[in-house]
Amino acid sequence: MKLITSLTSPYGRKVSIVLAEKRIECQVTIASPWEEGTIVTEYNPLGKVPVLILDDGKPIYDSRVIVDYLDQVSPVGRLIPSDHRQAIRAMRWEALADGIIDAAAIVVQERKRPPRQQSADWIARQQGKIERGLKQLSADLGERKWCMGDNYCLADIAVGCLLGYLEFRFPSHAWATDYPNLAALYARLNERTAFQETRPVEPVTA
Ligand SMILES: N[C@@H](CCC(=O)N[C@@H](CS)C(=O)NCC(=O)O)C(=O)O
Repeated sequence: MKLITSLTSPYGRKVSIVLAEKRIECQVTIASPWEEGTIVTEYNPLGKVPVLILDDGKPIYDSRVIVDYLDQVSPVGRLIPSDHRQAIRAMRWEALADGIIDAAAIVVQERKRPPRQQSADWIARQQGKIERGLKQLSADLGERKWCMGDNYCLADIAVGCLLGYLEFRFPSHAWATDYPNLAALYARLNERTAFQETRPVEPVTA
C-alpha cells in the first residue's frame, strides 16, 4: 500500500495516526495538492490528499473511507467500534471534527487571496462553524477521558487532528482556554507516539 499525503494535511495526519496505531506498514509519498502538475490528480480527480493506493493499484479516498478500510483490514487495535450504533457515534465525532477542519481550511485559503478579493462574510460564516463546532465537541466530551468514554478510538484521533490543526494554523485562537476539557484531551493525545511523530510541519521550500 502507498499513502499520498502532505506534511500539513490534518486529514492525512488522521490516516497516518491510524496506520501507526494499528502498526500497518505503508509506503508514504509526500505530495502537495496545490503544486502545478501534482501527482495527486492522477489518483484522485478531486486533487485532494490523502489518497491510499492499494496493492492492486486502486486508489481510495477520502480520509474517512481510508480509515474505515484500514480498520477493517487489520484487527489489531480496532479504532471503530464493532457495534453499529457505537460506530455511528464515533463517525459522528469524526464528521464534526473534519467539518471544523473544512471550515478552518477555507479560512486559511481565503486569507491567502489578495486582500481585495477576500470576503469578510465568507470568513465569518466559516468562523461560525468553527466556534459552534468546538462548543459542541466540548459539550459532548464533558468530563470523559476519551470522546466515547473509557476507550480511545477514531473519534479521539479525529478531534486530536483538528486541535493540532488549529494550534498549527490559528496559534492565537483561545480554544484551549475556552474549553479546558478539550485541552486536557489534546494533552493526553500528545502523549501518544503516533501523535508525536505526525505533528504538522511546513514543508521546506528551496
Ligand atoms: N474530505 C477530504 C478532505 C481532503 C482535503 O481537503 N485535503 C486538502 C489538504 S488538507 C487538499 O488536498 N486540498 C486541495 C484542494 O482542495 O484542492 C478528506 O477527508 O480526505
